[in-house]
Amino acid sequence: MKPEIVSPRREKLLSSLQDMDAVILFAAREAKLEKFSQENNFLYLTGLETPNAIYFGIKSNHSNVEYLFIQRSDPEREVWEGKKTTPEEAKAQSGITNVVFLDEFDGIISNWCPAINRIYSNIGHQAINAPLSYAMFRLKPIKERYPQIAIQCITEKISPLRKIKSEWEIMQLQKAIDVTGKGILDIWENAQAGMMEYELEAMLFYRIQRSGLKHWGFAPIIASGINAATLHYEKNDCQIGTNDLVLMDVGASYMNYSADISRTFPISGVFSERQKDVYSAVLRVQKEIISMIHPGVSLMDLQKRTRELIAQELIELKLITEASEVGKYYMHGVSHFLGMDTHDVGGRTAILEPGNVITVEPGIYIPEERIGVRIEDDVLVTEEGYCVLSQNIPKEISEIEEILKARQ
Ligand SMILES: [Mn+2]
Repeated sequence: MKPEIVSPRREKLLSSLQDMDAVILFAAREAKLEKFSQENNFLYLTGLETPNAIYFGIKSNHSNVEYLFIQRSDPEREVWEGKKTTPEEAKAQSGITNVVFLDEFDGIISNWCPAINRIYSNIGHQAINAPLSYAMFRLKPIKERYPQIAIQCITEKISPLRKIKSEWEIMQLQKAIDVTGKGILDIWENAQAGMMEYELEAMLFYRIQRSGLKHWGFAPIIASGINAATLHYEKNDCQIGTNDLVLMDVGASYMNYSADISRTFPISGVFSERQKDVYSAVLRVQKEIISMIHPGVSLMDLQKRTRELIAQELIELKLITEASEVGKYYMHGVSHFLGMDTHDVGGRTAILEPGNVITVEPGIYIPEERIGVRIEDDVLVTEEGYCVLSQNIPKEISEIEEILKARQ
């Protein structure tokens, strides 16, 4: 990433603070024998993939002061871990001019503490019976020695920035979505009844890695038959039966931006009449909800309308007789913000603004019929309305059957 992208973000964040309020952000910890994935708020503001680093920014006398603390390189460890980011590299990538080593953190922060009113940090949400987050653990000495300093979660300050995507961010998301789409096509071109769900997962991950992407955005769901009625089924270890519908809820991550796509298809290649009826019902609702999207509409409006529409469809499908029973076959939200987190910051009650990216994902789940259908697209809110970023991934019955027909 470049300083032109991240410096204005920090500038905006710090200028939204009161005087003598500070931000302390902790990078993700280096994980041994595990792929590194940077903490999203830290990455958003610094552009650095450097583990263990700490960002400190403060609005002092109405101007901004910033420090970046990074690990000191140790020639003996380099044999094992490779080279560490140097201060010059960190400065060039982030645009932060004061780059020092982590062993100076305590001294520098101690000097500022008597004057600080509030610290916003990526403290996370931990249950009270869970261990402290790393950020809370590191901030504890400050909390104990300077009890007048309020420590608050950065989310409320950073959400307004992160939920409006820049053109550059939309390009990253688009890439994650396009690669995910290609992987879904790979699956449609190669999946056969009798395969294990994880074989389909592997086809998609092969596409992700071959495209130069490193991570899933979230644990992929490949759910056949009855498994599709388990909303967060992640085992992906069952054999796919001849007449099963397969629900895939998957997304690659690119530059920490996560796609989130659901598609459902019949492994036989052809939807049965009943599968077709249920699928068409979900697709009608999904299209109707997408068409509602424009600035000023709230996520709650979308959810309310989804429940109404699905209730009507369920009555048509003879699954319920009263609209109030809709929760029996549809029990989740229709939308969430999408971005660096798959369930991105922005909240469940937000009013849509241009630059938001949300998912639209209605579903109907009928365990007694071994049917679960979810169709999910990623949608950018524009000045005029919306743009479906995943519009190239087929979802019409005729399109899906056509692709499946061409299988070996
Ligand atoms: Mn989703």
